[in-house]
Amino acid sequence: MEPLVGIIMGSTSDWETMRHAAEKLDELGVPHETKVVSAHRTPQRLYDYATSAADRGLKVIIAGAGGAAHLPGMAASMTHLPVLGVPVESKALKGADSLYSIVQMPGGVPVGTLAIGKPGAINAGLLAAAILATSDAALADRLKAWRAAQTDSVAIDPE
Ligand code: RP5
Repeated sequence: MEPLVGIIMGSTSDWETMRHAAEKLDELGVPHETKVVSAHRTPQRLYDYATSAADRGLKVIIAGAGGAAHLPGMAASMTHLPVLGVPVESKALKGADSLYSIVQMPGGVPVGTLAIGKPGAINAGLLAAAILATSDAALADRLKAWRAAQTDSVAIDPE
């Protein structure tokens, strides 16, 4: 199936975090693609990716990057598709730099910013699925079942 979600990241080193978004989409049966697209090191690749994304059939972009993390915002500047930003945990500042780089967009160019690191990547996958589920009843049913299973998995006793 053609991908509906594009997961992009600034470096192969981001995959350890971003794979969690891909895993959630796999679990929910959402076709997706994964690419390394760096705002700083491969700007032409970013331009080509963002400007062609909607025409290629993508519906949501998940963009993860760390440090001076311009990838989600620059992607959002070049497409009308919803962009979900994942701040990857950096070594120097533990992802605070990534978070601030992604979250504080100027009014007019939104990036839906998630939590730093693995929880953010997981939730980006779930949120992308939820966006698609607004127009896909079968996916909505799978998402509701996933949520119910999560609820059922929570023990009531702490030990
Ligand atoms: C960012 O710089 C990437 O998103 C990554 O999180 C960070 C470090 O990249 P590498 O030096 O590991 O390639 O652009």
